[in-house]
Amino acid sequence: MSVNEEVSFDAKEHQHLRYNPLRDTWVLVSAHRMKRPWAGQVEKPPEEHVPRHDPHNPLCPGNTRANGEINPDYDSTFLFENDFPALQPDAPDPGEDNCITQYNICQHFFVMCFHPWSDVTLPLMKKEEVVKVIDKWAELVEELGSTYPWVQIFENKGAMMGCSNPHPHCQVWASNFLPNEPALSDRCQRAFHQKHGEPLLLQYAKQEAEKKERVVVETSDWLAVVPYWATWPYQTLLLPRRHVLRINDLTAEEREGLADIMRRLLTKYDNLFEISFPYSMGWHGAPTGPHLTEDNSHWQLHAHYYPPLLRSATVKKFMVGYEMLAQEQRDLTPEQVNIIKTTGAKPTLYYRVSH
Ligand code: H2U
Repeated sequence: MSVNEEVSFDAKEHQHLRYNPLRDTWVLVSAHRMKRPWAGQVEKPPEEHVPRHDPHNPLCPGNTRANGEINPDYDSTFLFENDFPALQPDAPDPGEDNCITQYNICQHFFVMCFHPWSDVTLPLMKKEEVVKVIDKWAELVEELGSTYPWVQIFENKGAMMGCSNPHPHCQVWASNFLPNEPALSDRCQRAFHQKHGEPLLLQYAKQEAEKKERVVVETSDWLAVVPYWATWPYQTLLLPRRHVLRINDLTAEEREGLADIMRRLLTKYDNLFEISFPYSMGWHGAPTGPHLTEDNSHWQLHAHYYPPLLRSATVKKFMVGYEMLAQEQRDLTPEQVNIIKTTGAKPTLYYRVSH
């Protein structure tokens, strides 16, 4: 008998592939690579001194933005049209060329401040303040979704994720087309539903809730897991346990439950490396606008959290080389990063505040 025949498979030690059913892709898991020494780039830890109110920050209440408008003295959430939209309203039509565009792109860009203070983040806000953020998200999906097929809510948090401003905020982009990621997710969920007669993510949530191997936080209404197919080391998936198509379909009770689980999940993230944890997050729900009248029962509302970190507060995961040119690869298993589950539920302020 050869040595290899005696060794039984251990996901923490042995490379393997995992299937991402939302993208129809495979991720290569090679946990043993974490043993290699790190002599690469070390990031700056997140900003330490964030003033509660900075008279020069265009997102703060009462301040002047780039376009000269003055923000109201808001005391909750505050929404404004992005002064630097990704589309120019008067750009010339590219003409007849299928490789450039097949339709008139039309988008609407908003910035939404979560809170009047710059020195708070979602896990440090009161539960009722987070509920107001969720209510505003739901209102925007309802309003913009009455015409636009896709309303993308996303939060870039931390300079490491390209966030340009420490004030707690997200962005909302509404488009008259289905962007690539939701279009792919729509195809995958539809194909699974046709084959199995059940929404993909509902079946998956049930399996994870039973196994408990990758569950980070769970409540009676919500589940946060490190998905089996996670590509980013600390990636999580947050979803309701009930079949819900869109964020505006959540009941008042479910919105409270969401505020609660978001605060708990994000606190665990912050506690992991004792920093205000960077990430990009966003909501995916059934398409809207002309799709409102279609059968979208294959969809399940969910949020993706994609944090960039790998080993510590300052060593991030680079999606380069093999990941860019061949296939996504991760260095430690989703079950191993479940340590975020044990990092406590007490909200902690991980940067000093000057009042
Ligand atoms: P990010 O940090 O996630 O990029 O969000 C900040 C957004 O705020 C960014 O898209 C907008 C930027 O265009 N912004 C304004 O619309 N007006 C301003 O005066 C400053 C920033």
